[in-house]
Amino acid sequence: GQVFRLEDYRASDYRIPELEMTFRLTAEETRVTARLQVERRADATPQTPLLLDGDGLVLEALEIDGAPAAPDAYEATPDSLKITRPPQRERFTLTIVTRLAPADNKALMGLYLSNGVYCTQCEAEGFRRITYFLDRPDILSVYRVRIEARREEAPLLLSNGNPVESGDLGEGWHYAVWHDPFPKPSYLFALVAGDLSAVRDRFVTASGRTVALAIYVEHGKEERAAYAMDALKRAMRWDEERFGREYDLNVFNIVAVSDFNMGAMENKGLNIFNDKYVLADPDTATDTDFANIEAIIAHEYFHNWTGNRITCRDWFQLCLKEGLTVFRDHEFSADQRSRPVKRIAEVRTLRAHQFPEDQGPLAHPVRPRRYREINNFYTATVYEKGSEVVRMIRTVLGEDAFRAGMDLYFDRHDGQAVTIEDFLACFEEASGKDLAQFALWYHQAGTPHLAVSTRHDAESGEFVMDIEQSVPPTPSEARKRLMHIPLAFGLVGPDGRDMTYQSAEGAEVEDGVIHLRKRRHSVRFTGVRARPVVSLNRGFSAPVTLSVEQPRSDRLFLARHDSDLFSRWEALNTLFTEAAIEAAARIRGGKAAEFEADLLSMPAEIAADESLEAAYRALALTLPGESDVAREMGTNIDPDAIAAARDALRTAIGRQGQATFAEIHAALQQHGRFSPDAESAGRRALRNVLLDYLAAAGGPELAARQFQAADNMTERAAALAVLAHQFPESEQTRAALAAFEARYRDNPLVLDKWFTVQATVPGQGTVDRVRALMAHPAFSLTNPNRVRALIGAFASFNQTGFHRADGEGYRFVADTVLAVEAHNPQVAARLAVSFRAWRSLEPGRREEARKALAAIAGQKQLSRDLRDIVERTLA
Ligand code: DPP
Ligand code: ZN
Repeated sequence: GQVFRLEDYRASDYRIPELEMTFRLTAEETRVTARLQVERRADATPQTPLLLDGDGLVLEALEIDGAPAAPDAYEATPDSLKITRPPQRERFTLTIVTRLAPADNKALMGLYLSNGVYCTQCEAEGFRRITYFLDRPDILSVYRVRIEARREEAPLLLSNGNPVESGDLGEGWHYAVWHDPFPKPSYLFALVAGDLSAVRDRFVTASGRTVALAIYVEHGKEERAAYAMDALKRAMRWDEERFGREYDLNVFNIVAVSDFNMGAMENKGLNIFNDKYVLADPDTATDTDFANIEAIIAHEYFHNWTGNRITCRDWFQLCLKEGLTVFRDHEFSADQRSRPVKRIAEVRTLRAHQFPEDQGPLAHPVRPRRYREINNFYTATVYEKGSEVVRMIRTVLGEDAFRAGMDLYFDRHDGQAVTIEDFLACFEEASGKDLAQFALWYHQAGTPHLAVSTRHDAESGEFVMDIEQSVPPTPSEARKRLMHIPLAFGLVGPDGRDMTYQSAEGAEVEDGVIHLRKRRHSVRFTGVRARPVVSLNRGFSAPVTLSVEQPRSDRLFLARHDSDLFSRWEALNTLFTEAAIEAAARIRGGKAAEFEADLLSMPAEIAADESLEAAYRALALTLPGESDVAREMGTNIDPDAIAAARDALRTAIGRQGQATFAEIHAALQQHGRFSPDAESAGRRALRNVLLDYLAAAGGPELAARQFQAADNMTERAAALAVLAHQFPESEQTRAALAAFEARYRDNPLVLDKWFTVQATVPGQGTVDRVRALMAHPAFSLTNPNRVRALIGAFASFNQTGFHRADGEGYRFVADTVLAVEAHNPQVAARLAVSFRAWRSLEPGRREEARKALAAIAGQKQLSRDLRDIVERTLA
């Protein structure tokens, strides 16, 4: 397939400053008339053909300057329209009529129907499935959109921008016209038409303008949009206060649809959401769902400035808007909730999703230099590592210079399509600092590693840290350059407080951060009389892996005393991981798992420590997942041994802490009205973690009781998971699963939880169970949420099921990938990513996984999306 390269970027010879579209909507035969104002750039030669992108289009008519185009004036295929002899004038109009069948569109790109609602998804290259266009983000146009539909079928007609007019067309048809005054790239175009209910509110901006807000949902679901509306208003205020960004249109609309490839989409003034990230109430949504809704509502809203007002020059710059906007939504959530808890959760996500990507065959720089299919680059690297890089810019510059750089960026580039270089230049100018070496974080893939050892001389009061950086090779770059790594640290004294020192040399050390720029630094601190315990990468200041030569007693000390709550969690998490790795090795050697007493007693101490907030205690008590342990082990992975080791650790902790845990679990029972606030959610999280331990130590009864007594989904779903995962064969589990299904049979989003909990039951038998569940009436291969809840969960979160030693898990997922690929390549490619760690497996599984991948690769007809993923994974 064709490879797109960053270095091949060329500005277009033509611009399309204005565009008028008319949609006449029917499910089988929608007619789209697009009237493009085309402008040739002054420096382009007049004869330059105009080549417009298409994707599977049917051209019905073409006019140039209002007259039918002569047959020899153009060449049309489903995938392109070439105006071979464009008019000599600098400006001309093209009128393009295309015919679409939204009802047949199961790829969910372009214009499609979701539960009877017409909706669009155009990022990255979906607009070309609607009309022929210069479908690239550096073509900015002002849109005027007229929608015509049968009133009965679609009383609601929405597009970007502000409403202009609407009216009746007779014979049951009506129309509405929308105008978006802000020039935007085609990927931000959106249209919605259907029969939906509105939840309305208003927001008064900092400068006193009133914005009409609406969230559209299916009838009867209005109350479940209340939390999303609240989150939206908080996000709008926060962006004014923290970034000085005000909303710019008279209306802001959000529509929830049930068939959606992504989480949500930031179309200008008309965000379209996967309903999973809008709908919530205590009976149907967990605290995690509430937190995700808050974050994603904010994320899409924040795109209005970072993405829409300032957009990307080309798709290589995707992180310009995504990494930055993730950083902004992380900061928002940290301000709304608990900062350390949020930070730990972010790092767990980064390690679970981005580290394996960065350390495997699909590794790519935050700003890639090449792609075959851009859809495959909406990755954890672009998003989460992209956010970490912005966070590091703030660490390197300091809060004030960072804000000054952001202000300059908004000022200078408003209305433009720009690059990472443009972005970085703003921070260099605002701070006077040179970010040339730092910029490697955008250009070089791979997780940097730091190896650290320390020595202390009590007599001279010298403490020396020897630090060496290395970046492992990745497919994108075999040889790596040295990075600028900001490493936050503390020297923890015997009393648990941070020690001061007189001087530091060997690296730039400023405000508790060591700036590593060379391969090796020997950082020498003077005036350090007592031996400090070094706490490194505090707050996870850099997305690196770390090995510190440190006695185990130092880690235990940090786990009890580090003043940086992130690092305190990290110390304990490392102890758990090391214990699980050791136990897995013993189990593989035919021995029983064994654990140190001082580790087993710590969880009860933490659970009872009321100086720590409940949400933090819950995270501290959460054991690293099986895949976290596997990643730390690196190679020759046996998922069964890891699962057995982790189970043994959980049981040992549960037995040791049983009395304390039971007491706290009972005391945390909440009475009265449910509130989704962070503090209440934290108490529920702690209660649920304790339940997991208590069940491991004492059996299913307590979980069964919690399941029955629960008056909210957080406690109900957690109890169900404990039952299903720890006691899959028990009568209590069977009863709970049946009760859950009966209660939520008509609510697909909630039933997704039921699919997931069963797909993630550890062990051999689950693959057959998942197969059987595919026949459940609520399951559908064409709905991405269903596919992810059942198949995606199995492939990504069921280590012992997916990696069944005989390869049956791999074969099942490969077959399903192909079944999905027939109608939705994007979702299929995403599913296939679950194979990416295949080389780290023990030889038997490795070979089975390879065969399954090869079976996909061997298909004659594969989408670009899937072929790209499979070939890179096998390479
Ligand atoms: N909708 C996706 C996001 O917001 C892509 N822009 O990240
Ligand atoms: Zn985004």
